[in-house]
Formats: sequence, C-alpha cells, structure tokens
Amino acid sequence: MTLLRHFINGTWQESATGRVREIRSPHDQHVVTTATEGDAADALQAIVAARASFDGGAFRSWSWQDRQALLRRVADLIERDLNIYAAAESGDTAKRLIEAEYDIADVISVFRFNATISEPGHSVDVGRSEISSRIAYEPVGVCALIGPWNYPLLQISWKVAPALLAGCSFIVKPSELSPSTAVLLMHTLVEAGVPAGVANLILGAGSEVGAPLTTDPRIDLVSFTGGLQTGKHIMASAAATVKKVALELGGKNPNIIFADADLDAAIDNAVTAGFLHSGQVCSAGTRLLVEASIHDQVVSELTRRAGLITLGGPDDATAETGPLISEGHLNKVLGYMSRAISEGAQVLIGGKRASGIGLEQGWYFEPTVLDRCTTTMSCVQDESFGPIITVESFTSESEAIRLGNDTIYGLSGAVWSSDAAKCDRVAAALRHGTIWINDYGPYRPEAEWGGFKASGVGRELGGSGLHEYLEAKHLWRNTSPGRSGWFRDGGHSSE
Ligand code: TXE
Repeated sequence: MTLLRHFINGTWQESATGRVREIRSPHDQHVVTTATEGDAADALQAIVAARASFDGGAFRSWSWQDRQALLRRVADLIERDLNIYAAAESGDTAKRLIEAEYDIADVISVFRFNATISEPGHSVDVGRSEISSRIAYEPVGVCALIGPWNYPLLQISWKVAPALLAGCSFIVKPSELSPSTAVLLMHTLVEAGVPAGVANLILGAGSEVGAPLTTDPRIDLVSFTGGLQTGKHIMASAAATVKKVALELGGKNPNIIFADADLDAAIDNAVTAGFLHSGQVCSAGTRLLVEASIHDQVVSELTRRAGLITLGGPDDATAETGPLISEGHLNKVLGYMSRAISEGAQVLIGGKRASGIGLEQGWYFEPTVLDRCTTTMSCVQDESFGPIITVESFTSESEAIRLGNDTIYGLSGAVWSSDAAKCDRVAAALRHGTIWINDYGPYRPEAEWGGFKASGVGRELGGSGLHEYLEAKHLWRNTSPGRSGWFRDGGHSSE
C-alpha cells in the first residue's frame, strides 16, 4: 500500500513529524489506504512554494488560450483514468462505485466547461477620444482550496478548474477522511503540464493545517466547502489579513409540494432528494413541506418508499445507498435524532443505526421520516447531513413561502405544482441560491451554485465561479496628456 503524501513545489513528501493516518472504509472499517498526516510546518512549506510560483509569474503569464488547453488536457486525462479515480473515491467514502463514476464524470464536465470560458475584459466608453479605459482581469493570487468528504473530488474540482484558468497558484486541502482522489488529481495536473509550485497538496486535519492556510498573509483567497461552524471560524481567521473568502456551507433545503402537483413524480423525487448518498448532500431535500390536504397521502407513500431502500457497501450490486462517512458523523446524526424526539417529532420510520447482514461494521443509518415537525424544532433548523426527512404542513401559498424561508440557510429548494404562475411566485419569493420547479437536484457546471444567507459567500460554477479567482483592474490610458488645472499654480504660466 503506497503512502499518500503531500505534493509541494512539484515534489512528493511526507510530513516532517512522520505521522500517518489510516483511511478506513465507512462500510467495514478495513484500511483502504494510509496518508501522511501534516501539520502547520508542512502547510507553511506549501504556502511558500505557491507564493514563489505565483510571484515568479511563470504560470500567470501563460496565455488564456494555453490555460484553456491545459484544462482540456486535464479533462482528457481524468477521463482516461476514470476507473482509477472512481475506485479511489468509492474506497474512501464507501459510496457505490456507480455513484463515484457519476461524480468523476461530473468532474470531467467541470474542467471541460471551464475550458470554454473566454478571457473576460471590456472597455468603458468615457466619451473622450484621447482616453482608453479598460477593465482587465488578473488572477487573485495564492488560494487555499479546502474541501469536504461527501463529494471529495467534485467539490475540489469546482475550485481547481477556475483557479487554473485564472492563473492562480494554490494549495489543495482535501478532507482528512477522503484524500485519495486529490492525490490522483496532482498526478494528473503534473502530466497535463502544470508547472511545479502552482498546484500543491497538503494532507491532514483541518485543526492542524487549517490555521496557516486561513491566516497566513501570503494567502490571498480561501475557498472552503464544509460545515457552518468551520466556515464561520475560517471567515473570522481570514478577516485578520482581509483575505477574500468563498464559502459553501450547506443548507436546510425546503421541498414544497402543493396539492395540485404531479404527486407520483413529486414523491419519487422527494425520496431521492432526502436519501441520495444517505443525505450527505449539501442540497439534500431534508425539509418536506406538504399542503395539508395531501399530507397523509404523501407521508404514507414517502414512508413506504423509505422502508424499501436497500443499504449496502460499495460493491453490493443490490445496494441503493451507503453508509455515513464516519463514526463521528453517525454520532452527530444520532444526537440530532434524540433532540428531534425530545422536541416532539414523530418517527414514522427509521431513526436509528441500521443493522442487518453485512452492515454490522459500517456507519449505516436507516432512512428516516419525521412527521409533525415545526420550524421551532432543531431537527427542522439544523442540518443533520444524514438520511432524515422532516415533514411540515401548510395551508396556503404564503405559509409555504414563509416556512420555506424560515431558516438561517439559503442554498436550494424546490416547488411542485401544476400551476406555473404559482411556481414562479414561490420560486421568486424563496431566498435560496437554486430553486427547482417540478424537479429536484440537477446542477450544471454552466450555472452558478451557492447560497443566500448562512449557506455561504460567493458562488461556484458558472461565470461567477471563475470570477472568485480573478481581480478586476481598471487601466486608464490618456493618449494626449494635459494639466489637471485643479489647484492654483502660484503664478507659473505655461504660456
Ligand atoms: O466538516 P468540516 P465536518 C456539514 C455537515 C456536517 C458538518 C460537519 O452538516 O455534519 O458540516 O462536517 C477542514 N481550518 N457539511 O466536520 O469541519 C476539514 O479538514 C481549515 C456540509 O466533516 O467543515 C475538511 O477538509 N480547514 C458540507 C473541511 O474543512 C478546516 C460538506 C470540511 O470539514 C478547519 C461536509 C479549520 N479550522 C459537511 N477545520 C457541504 N457544504 O456540502 C476543518 N477543516
């Protein structure tokens, strides 16, 4: 088993302390791989390397077209190695191989989409023939790219692809629970021709390597995807040196079903929205808001469908979803459940760690439906990041909107109704970054992704996702210089 190592200034290296971390499968606890465990000293080395490469200017002086071509090469290489990437992603997370394959296909699309974005820049007409006024875009500088464990490479690719296109240098910090595909990505970037020092990788716990990455003055931008508490901490850490921050912090996403919806489609999508990847999805549809007149029908079908879901490991062909990522996360979900019950939520199905043949060693949790929920309950307000759907009822459009917005989060939501005008009204009123109408879940690399309110700062994907990695510079050129004439010149005459 090869030890996963840091990648700093074009060199693979182990941490100075010699510490290692075992990456264990969430399915059965077998050791999938081992990784060097970094600390602040390793992170500092990576920062020095990234800063020197950026200030040296070699990569940012590449033409925009050359960097687009680089992204196309990266996409082609990942496509060539798709099976290797998918096996590594599935190994660390225990998500089914087929889901990992979908994720890696999405990663390829992210690099391909970014390769299509033309170099931004435009002129400003100031109404004077001797003046040329132009807005140019330059790379923001050295970036710390910190990723989570639920979609490890996909979330990293949302950051790496635009950072490369912009001409930034960066340090990738994958989740310590799922580092394998970030290591593969470094190999791919080298093969594609990324110069030494531009792309660096640091492995280890956020609590150890995170401080330099978020406080060091040589870092210009921190882009982070993860939990709300860590995001707040990072934003505060970055404030001391006024770094730019881009944050994606999850959601508590309302999925609103009106009585006039296509209920078959709505319920089927509600099951997927809540239980895909066992709820470990930032846009999971964990808050079901149902019009009161169809409440019983929807809830009984939702509960029936939840009971049919087959749990299993990455190689189980019958499995429909897998385990939670870690024992710590399972305990967090169990704590969320106890609070929900003590607050009066009614458990219709699930609510506990899953048992069953083949699941004994894994961090499995039963797909769960909680009824009689209200917005004052913590189960409605807090992200569980587990396979738990809470159900609330409403009796009017305005109540549905009020409930859908009654959250500190604002990442995504959905509205189901056959009345197009009603869908448009509700979609316009919901304060979330993505709204699906009569659908749930699709995202596109071409379309901006991110949150209102506490779901984050900034956007990933789309044109805005690139602009997080760019600084605008206004260039004013006067081809016929003259005196400003503002202050008296004390008697001197130029005539
Ligand atoms: O995430 P953390 P955790 C949510 C979900 C989950 C909760 C906590 O609700 O239950 O977050 O999950 C790095 N400085 N999401 O604890 O801590 C860490 O090493 C710098 C939503 O696993 O946010 C990892 O690389 N970095 C989410 C990354 O931050 C630090 C996806 C995410 O870890 C750090 C995952 C520090 N001080 C969980 N501390 C989404 N938005 O999709 C940790 N890290």
